[in-house]
Amino acid sequence: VPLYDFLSELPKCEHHLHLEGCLTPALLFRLAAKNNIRLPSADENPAYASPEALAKRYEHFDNLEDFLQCYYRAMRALVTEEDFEVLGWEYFTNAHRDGVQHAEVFFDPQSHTSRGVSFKTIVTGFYAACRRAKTEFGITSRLIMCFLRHLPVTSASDTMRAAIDGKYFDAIDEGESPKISALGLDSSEVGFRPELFKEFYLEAEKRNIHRTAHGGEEGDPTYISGALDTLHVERIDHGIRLVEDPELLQQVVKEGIMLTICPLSNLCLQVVKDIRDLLIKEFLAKGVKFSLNSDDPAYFRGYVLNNYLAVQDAFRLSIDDWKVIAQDSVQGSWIGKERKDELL
Ligand code: ES4
Ligand code: ZN
Repeated sequence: VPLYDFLSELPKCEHHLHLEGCLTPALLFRLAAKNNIRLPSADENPAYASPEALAKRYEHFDNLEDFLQCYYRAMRALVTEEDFEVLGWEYFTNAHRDGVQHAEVFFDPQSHTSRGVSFKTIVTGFYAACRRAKTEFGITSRLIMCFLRHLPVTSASDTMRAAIDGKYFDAIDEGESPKISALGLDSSEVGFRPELFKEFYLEAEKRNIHRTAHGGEEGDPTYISGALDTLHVERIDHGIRLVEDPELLQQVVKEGIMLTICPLSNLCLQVVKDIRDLLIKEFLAKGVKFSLNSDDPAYFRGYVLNNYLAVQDAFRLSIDDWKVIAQDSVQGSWIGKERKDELL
C-alpha cells in the first residue's frame, strides 16, 4: 500500500473500539480454562473445538446479529477484575504498536452484570489497563459506558444507577476526567430506537458527561437524527448511512458532529460490499468530520492501522487528505487543549 510508512507512523486517535471486541479466540480459551468456564463441546458447537476452529468461524459473519451472538457468547470467559485488565491491556499493546496516542474506548457493563459480575469489577479492571497505558506508553484514554439497546430500558436504568451511585461520573481530581467519561449506545440497532434512552442521556448531559451513540450502521438515517435531536450526542458511531439524507448531512457539517467510521467492520458485517462503497471522498469534500477505527479488532481482521491501510488501498488519498483526517480526529477527541496541542 502506498504511504504505508507515513500511515504507520501517523499519530492516531481512536474513538470506536469495544474492549470486549479485543477478546481473541486464544485469550478466550485461556481465560475459560483459568476460570473453569465450560465452553460448548465440539458436538454441541464445532466452532468451539479449538481456538483455531473459532478463528475460522470468525472469518465470515452474515450481518451484525450473527456477529453479536459470537461476541456475547465469548464474554462468558471474563470473570475477575484481572480478566478485564488483561483484556484492556490486550487492546493497548496492539494500539501502541499501531501508533495510537489517544483512545476513547467502549465497554458493555450489562453483558457482564447480567452474568453476576459486579459493576465495580468491570470498571476497576478496565480502568487499571487505562492507567497502565498512560504510564507505560503515554497513551491517554477515556472509558465510554454503553447501554445494550436490545435489553429492556429498566436494565439500562440499573446500569445508570450503578455508575451514579458508585461515583464513576465524578471527577477524580480537580480538572481530571471521571473514571467513566461518556455514554454510548450499541448492540442491535434496527427496532431499538435511540429515543428509548432519552432520560439517561439528558441526565448525563446535566452531569457534563459526554455522549455518543451507534447510528446509521444498519439503521436508516432517522436513527442518526434521533440520536442527535433527542439524545444530544456529540458524535455518531458509524453513521455511514448519513449519505442517504443530504439535509441531515448539512446539519452534521454545520454542528461539527464527528462520525467514527469502522471500514473493516462494515466490510466484515456485510454493511458494504467493498470499502470503496464507503463515501470517504464525499465526506472529505463536504467537510463531514470523521475518524477511522477498528470497532472489534479480534473479529474484524485487524487493529486501527489495518483500517487506515484498507482505506488507503481503496481510495489512494493524498497526504493532505490524511492530515485532515488526523487533525479532525484530534479535534474530535474529548481531551483538553493542552493534550490536543501535543497531538497536533
Ligand atoms: C458492535 Cl459493530 C457493532 N455494532 C453494534 N454494537 C456493537 N457492539 C460491539 N460491536
Ligand atoms: Zn461499534
